Amino acid sequence: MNHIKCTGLILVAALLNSCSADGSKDAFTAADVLPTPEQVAYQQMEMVGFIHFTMNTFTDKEWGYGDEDPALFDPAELDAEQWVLAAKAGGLKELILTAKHHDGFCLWPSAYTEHSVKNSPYKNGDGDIVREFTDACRKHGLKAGLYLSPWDRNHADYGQPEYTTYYRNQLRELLTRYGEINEIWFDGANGGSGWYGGADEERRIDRATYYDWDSTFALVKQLQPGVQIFSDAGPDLRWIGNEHGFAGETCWSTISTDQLVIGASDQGYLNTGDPEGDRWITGQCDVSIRPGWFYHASEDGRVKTPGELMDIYYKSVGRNGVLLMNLPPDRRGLIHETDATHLAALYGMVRQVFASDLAAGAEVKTERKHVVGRSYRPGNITDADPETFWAAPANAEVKLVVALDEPRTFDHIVLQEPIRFGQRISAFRLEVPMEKGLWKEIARGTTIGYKRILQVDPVTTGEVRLVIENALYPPAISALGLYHSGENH
Ligand code: FUL
Repeated sequence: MNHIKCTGLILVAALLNSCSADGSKDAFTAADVLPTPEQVAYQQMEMVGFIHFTMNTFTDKEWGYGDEDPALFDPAELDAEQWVLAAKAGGLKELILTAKHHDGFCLWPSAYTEHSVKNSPYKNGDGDIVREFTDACRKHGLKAGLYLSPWDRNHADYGQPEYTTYYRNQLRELLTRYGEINEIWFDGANGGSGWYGGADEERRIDRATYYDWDSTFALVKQLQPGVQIFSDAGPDLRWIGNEHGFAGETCWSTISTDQLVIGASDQGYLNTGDPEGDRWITGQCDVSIRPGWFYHASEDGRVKTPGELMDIYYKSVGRNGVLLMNLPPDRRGLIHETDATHLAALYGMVRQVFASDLAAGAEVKTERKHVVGRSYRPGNITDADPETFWAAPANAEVKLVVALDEPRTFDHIVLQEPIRFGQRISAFRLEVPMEKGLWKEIARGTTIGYKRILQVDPVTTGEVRLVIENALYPPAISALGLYHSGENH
């Protein structure tokens, strides 16, 4: 059950239409499918990060076979605080570490296997990189997340029921020893050739049944009630369907899970979500700052440029997704200088473009009467308070005119819906006035969700009109912002 904060009281969503800041009876109702407060908080982070680091870093591979000698793992200068500080300087609010990748090597001294840091030269076998990582995240105010690969090419029992017990034992270690874990990441890649304790063969599993995901998720939530679970199929966060970091132009946070199988879902469906979906599963857009997920010296010259990273930002955060950017530490155990510099430059660009909202405080008029009650007035979309919003009285086309105090030049428009009441809008356009009462379209889109960023050719105008053409419910908007990047497109 979702709860909503309302004038200091906690009310259930279904009672929403009796709740407004000035006590009046309003007709605004929440959608049928709503995010949890944890999902809303997660989306508000906007940018989070991945740390892909393991044996592969030392063998120059992307997928280890599972027969690698722990003696190879020796990151002599490893400094988890350096990872966290690089992420923080790049605007990332959470980091997720590959505690175990497909090759089965564990970055913590698991009691259930010998294939771990405890048999490596790292700190003479006394190291625990999950501990160093979670401590560093906490010290510098980032949330910590963990990736535990379901596929394990080292383990002799992979493919048998015994392995799923091993997997859950490892989850229990990770979710009870290291304090609060904000996210757990379940990869869809699964089954194939591997070492498997020396069997050195091909093994396939039934993706739909082998892990009994429902029981695994229940265990995870029992051990960490606030955790966000990522997989192709959620339940909290879903894969966006590609590894470029691109959400769909149309991107619903709603989706139906009966069509989703972890590791075998329709990638197009994951990319756009489904307006008729019966679950809220936020889209997470994973991408690596380099061509590979793990560090390879040969890719030092191929780190994505700040401009490329900005394009990814527009196509993830700007399309109702959360950006998950991978930073792979090198053999020293440090994030490479180029990666850190480019990520910091991205964050600098984001802050520069969105530094000053030219629509802040602007008067807003609608041609239709807004919902009775000050809580939903049109001016709420320019009041710089993301909690307040405007809501339409009915589900029909509606036009909102933002009147600037003087003509302004902008090239970015940001729209936001109050997603705690659901995702509603399915078609909109933006216009500026021409002569004789005519309006010219400058941008158009389908979904908005938590945030939609539109880049337009620079335009100078005293008025901007948002036309909401279609919505699933009476539409609502929490923010409309106008920004000028200072660049000539
Ligand atoms: C994929 C894995 O196979 C890659 O190695 C990487 O971990 C990526 C994030 O997910 O499915």
